[in-house]
Amino acid sequence: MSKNEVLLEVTEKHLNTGLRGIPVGTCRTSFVTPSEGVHYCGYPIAELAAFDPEDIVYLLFNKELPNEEQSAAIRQDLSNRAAVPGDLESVLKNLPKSGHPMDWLSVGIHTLGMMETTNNWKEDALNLIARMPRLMGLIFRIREGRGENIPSDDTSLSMVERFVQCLDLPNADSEKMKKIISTYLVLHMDHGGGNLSTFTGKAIASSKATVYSAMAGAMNALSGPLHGRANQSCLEFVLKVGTSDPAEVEAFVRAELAANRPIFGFGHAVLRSEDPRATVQFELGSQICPEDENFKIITTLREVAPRVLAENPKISNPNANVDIASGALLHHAGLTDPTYYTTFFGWARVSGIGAQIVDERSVFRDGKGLPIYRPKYIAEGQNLRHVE
Ligand code: AMX
Repeated sequence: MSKNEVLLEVTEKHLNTGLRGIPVGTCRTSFVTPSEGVHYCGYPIAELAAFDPEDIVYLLFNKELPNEEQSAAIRQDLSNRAAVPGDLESVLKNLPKSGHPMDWLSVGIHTLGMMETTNNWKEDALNLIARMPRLMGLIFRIREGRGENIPSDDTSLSMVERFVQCLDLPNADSEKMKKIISTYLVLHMDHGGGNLSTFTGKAIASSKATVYSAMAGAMNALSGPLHGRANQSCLEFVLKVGTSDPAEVEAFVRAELAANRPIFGFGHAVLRSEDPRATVQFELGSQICPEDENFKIITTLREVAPRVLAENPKISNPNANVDIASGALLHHAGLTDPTYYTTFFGWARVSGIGAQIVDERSVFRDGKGLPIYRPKYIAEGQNLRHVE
């Protein structure tokens, strides 16, 4: 079966394959095509990249782009929900600094849920989205030992401005940082219904656990090296390349392949051309940081790696994926520690996963919601004497 074929009959050969290609439901927020990548509610991502994150939150929840009035209303609504209803700082200050930022993110989301849960799917999802900027800013500051004198949250600001204000990174160009993070958030908010973190979040919510429990679980799924943590690995890879000289980069790529190591930032399970989310970030980088060393490395990689990877016929897509450029841009913005990068991915995904949970819990089946997830497993290698 080809990867994009819709499977209508499950046979033995499909068992133990991680549900790959097996349809399990429908998705109202996004889909991915091999040529144009992810679409949110029908719009190709390249058309949405310049919108503010608040407008895309509106799109994912309402399935249409906001007009001017609706755009102002969603910003006001998110501002109204933004205040964290408890002492989140004290909880974060007691977490082990050795813990990965994704573990902090998961604990932080759980903590927000313990502070306030309305048990209304949409209310909780929007409250969490509105509180993410503060949680993100606090995680950075407290983990990095800058946990004192944190400015109070100015909830009248946009989501990205609130994060940047809380972060208060010395010597950072906050305008560039806002642009890079805003674009990053929009590009990463959703990616179909079946990616592991989204699927996990929806599966947990199907037990009628809270949005916060479901989202914390989704973040745990996202933290794995085969999923969201590829984001972190990509910049680590770029730093390892260490040169933008085309001949040296080519020698490096060939040596990595010879050693059976992946060329990070290239290839995709569904896309068959360059991911438009990579294209958008390359355009942004060429506007704001063309001379940045890491940006120069990824620009050379973008020219060299597809040519080398294409020599191997089993590689379905030798082109750049979303992760190639995001790390270099975040690094340029002053966010130089790649171990944090997956938390931005998680922050963005809270919107898509939240909207999908709301659909599955309160829209599908005429508003009744899906039943609890319960795929079938077939017994194997057990004492089956008592089975009729
Ligand atoms: N470097 C080295 N080998 C690669 C490769 C790459 N960039 N892309 C594909 N391959 C290999 C695969 O490992 C696989 O080898 P195998 O047959 O020995 O298992 C073979 O080529 C065929 O793979 P495929 O059908 O083209 O892709 P896939 O669906 O199996 O894997 C992906 C997709 C992204 C995991 C893979 O391209 C990869 O490992 N890329 C590098 C890591 C990376 O950038 N990850 C970020 C992914 C971003 C995203 O998807 N959001």
